[in-house]
Amino acid sequence: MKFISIVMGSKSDHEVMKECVNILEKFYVPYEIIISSAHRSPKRTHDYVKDAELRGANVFIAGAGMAAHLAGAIAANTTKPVIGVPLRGGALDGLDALLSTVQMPAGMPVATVAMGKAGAINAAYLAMQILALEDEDLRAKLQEDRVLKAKKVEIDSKEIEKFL
Ligand code: RP5
Repeated sequence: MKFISIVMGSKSDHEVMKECVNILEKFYVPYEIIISSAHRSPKRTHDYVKDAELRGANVFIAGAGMAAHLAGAIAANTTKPVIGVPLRGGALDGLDALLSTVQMPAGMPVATVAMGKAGAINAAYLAMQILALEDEDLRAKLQEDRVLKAKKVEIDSKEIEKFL
């Protein structure tokens, strides 16, 4: 079975990273979620990525804060797409995580999304869009979601709009 793997560096990341879970469950997309750190448990991270890839992980989402090397550490161990979610926290409030996640050396890509909640949600959407390349049903669900989002803009506007 093809699935999306969500990895976060610490339990303290879960509050934000559960936003990924909410989106994937809404679309009935199979996922795994674990805590594993690039720094505190490098062997666990390596072993999990290798095993998850063998079992069908097709996209990895990595959420981490501070000197956030988790996405890069995962990318080092797989050629599946890796999406990095930089998380707030620490003295630099996420800027450290953003730069650590986004500034990968050439040939070792991490697709870095926005910091925090919006990034966690977008990571889930981007992962699904990757899976949807070979999944017509999922593609249709994502297209329907865009239609609903556009409708919501109109509904929200109607509550306050005024034209001359
Ligand atoms: C990173 O360090 C984690 O991803 C987390 O965002 C940050 C702080 O971790 P804790 O000290 O809260 O466990 O590895």
